[in-house]
Amino acid sequence: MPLEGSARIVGELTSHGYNVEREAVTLIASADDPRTVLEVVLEEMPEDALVVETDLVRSVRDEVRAAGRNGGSAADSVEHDVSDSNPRRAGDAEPEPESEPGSGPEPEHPSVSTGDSSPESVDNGGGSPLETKGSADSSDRSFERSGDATKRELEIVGDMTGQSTGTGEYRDFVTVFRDRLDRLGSKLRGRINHRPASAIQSMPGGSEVGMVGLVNDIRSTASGHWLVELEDATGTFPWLVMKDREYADLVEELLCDEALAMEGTLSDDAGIAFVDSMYFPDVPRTHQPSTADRHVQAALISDVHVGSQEFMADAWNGFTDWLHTEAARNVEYLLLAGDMVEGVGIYPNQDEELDIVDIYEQYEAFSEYLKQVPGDMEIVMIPGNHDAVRLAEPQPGFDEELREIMSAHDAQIVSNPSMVTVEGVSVLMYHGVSLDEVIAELPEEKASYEEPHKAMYQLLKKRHVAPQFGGHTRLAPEEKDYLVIDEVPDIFHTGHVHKLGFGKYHNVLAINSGCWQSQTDFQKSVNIDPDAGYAPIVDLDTLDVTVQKFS
Ligand code: D5M
Ligand code: FE
Ligand code: ZN
Repeated sequence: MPLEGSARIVGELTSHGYNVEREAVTLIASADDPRTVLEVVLEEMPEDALVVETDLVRSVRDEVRAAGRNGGSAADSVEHDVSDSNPRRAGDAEPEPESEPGSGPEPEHPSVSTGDSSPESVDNGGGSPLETKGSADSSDRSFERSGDATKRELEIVGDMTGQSTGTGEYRDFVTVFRDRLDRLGSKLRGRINHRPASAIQSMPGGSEVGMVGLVNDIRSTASGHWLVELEDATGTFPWLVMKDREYADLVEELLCDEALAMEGTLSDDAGIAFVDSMYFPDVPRTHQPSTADRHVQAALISDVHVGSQEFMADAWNGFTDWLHTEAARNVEYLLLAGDMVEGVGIYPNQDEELDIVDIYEQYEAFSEYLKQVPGDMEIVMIPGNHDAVRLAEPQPGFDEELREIMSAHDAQIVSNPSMVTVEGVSVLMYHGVSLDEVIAELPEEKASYEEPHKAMYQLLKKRHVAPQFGGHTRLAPEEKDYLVIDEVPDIFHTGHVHKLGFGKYHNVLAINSGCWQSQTDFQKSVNIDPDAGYAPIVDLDTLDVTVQKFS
């Protein structure tokens, strides 16, 4: 993990479920050895603490500095046991072709990270964006939206609102991981000749073996090789990826708890297997997206953050004015991927930047802004981490009281994540909290805040919207793992990181939609430069994207 910048430090802490005080980030970034300080801070975080406080960082930094002077490393005492308290069991099942995200160069756009042109990740001409300044001339507001409302087709196919059964007990975790391995394993098992871990444990040295499991641990060995422990319903088995093998490069993409298949050869003492090949559940390269039968468009936005002093009312007004113009006549759908309001008590010191301090008043104000959207548009909304629903994922859709407040527009209110079909095009909507984690854990070229769509490619490849379950990950155990990407969507829509970026991965259009909140003090202090006031518009008949700018 490169730790060069404050944004990475924030990402790393967020990925462990922590919020962080501003000064704490600065202290870590300016330490002699930021990585060690970060590691020790993570080790020393008190049980149940949610915020990384400046005082702790200061004492760790002094500790590390003193240890450095004494010739030792404070991190030497830190054990890297990765989620060994992670209970899960499995079952059995089928295949799909193997593949990996493209890594070719991408065409850059002044302020928008754009369509990926690498052959692996893009179909012909996918994502050549056209950014236009949305201007609304109020004189042409009198037209009717083009669509004959009878042609509209909006179907909610995956919404877990009201389905929550988890009680938060240990066995619920066992169930959710068993379901994950059952369903993702079914995409892997037909590709290899696999055996349960318990069977591999009793096979003689030199045997050819294969296994499907969830990643339980990833460690580097003293000689620079990688040890990846896979777990299935019967036990665990260690797999050694040699540093000079082609698959070594893929180890840096791995997250704990993702589903994987490995093939290889048992060592002479049969204690480990040497990896020959590695498979992800992935999206088949042959995936052919469905498209709409007519020329109709959808605006994919997120992170409105009404109630924050930085909410950009002017940009929002510009957007909704534009929606009333002839130029937007084909925009019949508005998809909102979470963080409608700023919320309260989400981050330390957040109250200093609140414009509206009462959460219900925030939703009332949001509802007024939503009313500016033409009444003849269809709206779908999912919650995000700033919204007033449980933080653990999957997050059910808003409760009755909030629905009542936001009822004016008759929006479809569904869970995070949810799958919806818009005129035959399936859209997986997910707020995107796990993107912080993917960006923190993977090397810059595979996932970064500048190119959030590449982090989304990783989630598609892992066929799970939030693979890594750590000590603090907000994962709600349910009977079913609602975070598995069972069906390949035609569009994957996220937000949360406040950066606009899109591209295609095996023909799936991945869009991260930026925000409507200008840079907060916190973001300024850690150099997060949000893409605020943009509306990506998707042609549902071609899956082409244009970006309208309102800031
Ligand atoms: O977060 C927007 C982005 O900023 C997301 O990448 C997390 C990061 N962020 C913002 N404030 C904080 C604090 N205080 N700690 C950690 N990470 C932070 P969103 O939650 O959508 O507002
Ligand atoms: Fe947000
Ligand atoms: Zn968010």
